[in-house]
Amino acid sequence: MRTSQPQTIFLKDYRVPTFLVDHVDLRFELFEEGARVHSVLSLRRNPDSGDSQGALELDGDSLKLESVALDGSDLAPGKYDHRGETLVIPGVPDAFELTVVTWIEPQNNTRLEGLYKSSGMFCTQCEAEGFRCITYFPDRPDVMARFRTRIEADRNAYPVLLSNGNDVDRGDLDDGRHFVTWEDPFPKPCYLFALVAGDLVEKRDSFTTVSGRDIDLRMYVEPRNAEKCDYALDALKRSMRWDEEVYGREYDLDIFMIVAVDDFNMGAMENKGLNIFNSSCVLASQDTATDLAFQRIEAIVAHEYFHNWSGNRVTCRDWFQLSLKEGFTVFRDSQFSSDMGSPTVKRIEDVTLLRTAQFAEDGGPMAHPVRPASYMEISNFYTLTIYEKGAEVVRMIHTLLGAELFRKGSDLYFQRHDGQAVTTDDFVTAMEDASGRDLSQFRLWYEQAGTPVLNVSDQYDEASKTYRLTIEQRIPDTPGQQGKKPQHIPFALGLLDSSGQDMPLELAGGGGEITTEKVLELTGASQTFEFNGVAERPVPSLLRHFSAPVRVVYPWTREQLMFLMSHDSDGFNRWDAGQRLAVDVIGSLVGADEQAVIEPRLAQAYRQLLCDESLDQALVAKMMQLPSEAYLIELTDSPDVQTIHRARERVLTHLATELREDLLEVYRRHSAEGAYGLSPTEVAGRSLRNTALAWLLHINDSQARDLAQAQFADADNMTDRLGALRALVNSGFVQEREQALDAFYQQFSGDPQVVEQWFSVQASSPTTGDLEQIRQLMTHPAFEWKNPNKVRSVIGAFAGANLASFHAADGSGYRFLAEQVCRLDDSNPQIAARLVSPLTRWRKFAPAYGEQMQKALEQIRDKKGLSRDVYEVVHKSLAP
Ligand code: 7ML
Ligand code: ZN
Repeated sequence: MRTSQPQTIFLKDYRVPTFLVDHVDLRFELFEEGARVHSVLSLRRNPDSGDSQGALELDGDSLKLESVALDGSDLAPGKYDHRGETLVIPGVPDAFELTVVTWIEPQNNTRLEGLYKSSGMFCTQCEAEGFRCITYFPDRPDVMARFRTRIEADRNAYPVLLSNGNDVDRGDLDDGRHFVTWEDPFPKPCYLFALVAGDLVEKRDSFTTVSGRDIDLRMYVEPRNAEKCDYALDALKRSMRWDEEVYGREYDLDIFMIVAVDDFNMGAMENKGLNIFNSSCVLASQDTATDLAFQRIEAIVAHEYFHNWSGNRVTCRDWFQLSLKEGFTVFRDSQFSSDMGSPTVKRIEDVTLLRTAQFAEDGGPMAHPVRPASYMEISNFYTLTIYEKGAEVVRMIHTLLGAELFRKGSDLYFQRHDGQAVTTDDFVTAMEDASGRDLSQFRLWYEQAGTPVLNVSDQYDEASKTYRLTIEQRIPDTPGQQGKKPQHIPFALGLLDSSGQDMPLELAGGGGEITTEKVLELTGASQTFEFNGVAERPVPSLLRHFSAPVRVVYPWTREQLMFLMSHDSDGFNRWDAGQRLAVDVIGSLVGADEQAVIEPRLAQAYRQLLCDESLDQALVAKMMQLPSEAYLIELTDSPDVQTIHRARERVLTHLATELREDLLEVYRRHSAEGAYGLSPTEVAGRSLRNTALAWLLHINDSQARDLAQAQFADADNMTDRLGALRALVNSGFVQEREQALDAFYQQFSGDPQVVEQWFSVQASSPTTGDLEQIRQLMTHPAFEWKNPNKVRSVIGAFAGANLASFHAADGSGYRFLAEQVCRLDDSNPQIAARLVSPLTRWRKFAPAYGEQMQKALEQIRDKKGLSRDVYEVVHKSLAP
């Protein structure tokens, strides 16, 4: 437990480690009452540290120290100090062996950091600082050691014993116990250490690498999940092939293992040779997983696998460099998903997340650069900025260099830094050295927080046939950062003529070839680009493919947006034009009276989308999704949540009423026939048909109700079953929705991942998720406080996806959340801190909301014994 006020850690204080660890020998004795950990470290002074006298300091957390020995002789208690969490041993030689024995209690570990128990199995989560909860160690990523791990446990209860690397020895012990020894030949930071012990079934597969080596692929799950492994194993093999083909990266060990665990704070973890996954991010079957879940599994399996190079072989020097591995790996997994499915759809999904949630983070009290300069609790920095903005930054380098030079840069980076712990700056330098490009101004993307705003204006001169585009960039102030410098921004664009065709772009003074799409490079606060030979006033298609994570402001007319929606050759911008049109129409109804007319051209535009079967149905499915409430709030100054909610609902009602026949037709057109498949077209078909159903049930259409009930009963897959359930739940058919919810639970009560979906459908719907109902759900027998997925699927879904209920005028939603955060903080501070997030932007909201949100934050602040995790978020949010 914390004893003093949390300290801030600064990047500028980074020092190389005083001691290095060459080798770690671990022996785990696992029992029901706890675990004894014997650790033997081969230590030596770091010649680069310049400190030839200093004491040895090892990190520890919640450990019971049993004994310490130096070069084989026990140290008397007076020879070391472990009054704080750190173990300090003064007067040590330059090289020595340290033996430490600690006692820990995994069965009582509710924080799920370090070694803990989940559904009867032992497992670990060490990133970022969990290894110190297992034994004393220099717990920092720039200390890389070779690990040997022996695990001892009861043979019946824990037949499977796993750790990193290769299994080199196994055997029986007395009292029905057994052991397995693992050796990892690659030096690694301790955050990549993993251990699993349990009664698990093994699914085997294999992969032959490009150089002809056979890799054993093994997946370990609880016996009831044996039939849910195929998709993850398939995704793994595709990831391995893709990384060879696209990045020239081959797998290095002889075994690659995946384990699924139910209680897990995050999505998954890339431990060397032994990836551990949250069950909900890896287990799937047609009957239990939605299309979205399949897509997520594919992306996460790829993400963790790709870390083997971007993260493990080349790791981070310190946690300020977290985006070095996370930004790059998210970029890599999104390229992979894009190659596996529809690139436009993948881009739309990534940008939706970025603009809704990362932009919000970047505009709030927790805003921080991709490479932060300080933190209190590193667990709070696994953020959308580190991951998603970090990936966008890598993507911009890819855009600026082109695919070929980018690959040259990545080859150089891996070759130069293999086996090292490095910085984001090293990454950029490798890209510069390989390409000959100067990225010095570009580096500001890592240093400056805040989302740049681009103000775009244009001018057409009929007489000279020139078109001038002026772009001004402004980067808003963020906590601790004022008066920012202009950044280097790749800005892709095209110009459309009145027939909707791309015009040739002839940049004045630009030289080079004439193309229909160009990437302009913005570097100044204001720049004007002049295009010659422009035959008529064009409609500009700005920031194609979302070439930079910025906000574009341009005075589009509704005509122009509808024109772009149906003609832009960039699918992403076609979608974006539709979103902007919908945002504009909804926005004009916010606070307007009930008689206000709704722009009739919106329904016409959607009708065109629905009726034109020649369009890419995957793109149409995305275009039919109205902007979310969260996105509308993000775009609004001083938002009044209830009026935004009502305006959006009104537009939905209007569209569903106007388009009723078309929606029924779309539903019929995409009726499930034939075997279930996961191609983009099939996924799009299901998405469209379920959107049609949702819209129709929003207006309580009785024909649609019958269709939904039939679909619910007859579906041969979870996407359609859950789609029908969600549509019924969001309707006014009270009896029908209750019936469906009961039937669904009866059928799937034995499957935790499906029950999580069932919780979340209810918690995120205004019809079934008012505060009273949420409290009711939390008393349901399937709700478990110790399982982060259950907490997220009820409390997280309520506060993050049921905005009309959460932002109830009386502030009850906020007080409720504060109450739950305080309760969770004692058992799982990481999850508690993440749950605070919906309250942090209180200053943005209209005062009637903001003031009550602030009070809820104060309620949390005043709790005694607050964790460092929650302390940091709450104090930064309340700071003046
Ligand atoms: C992102 C992860 C963590 C935290 C997984 C934990 C990870 C740290 C871990 C994209 C896809 C899948 C998982 C994650 C994610 C938050 C998000 N190293 O691999 O980054
Ligand atoms: Zn990651």
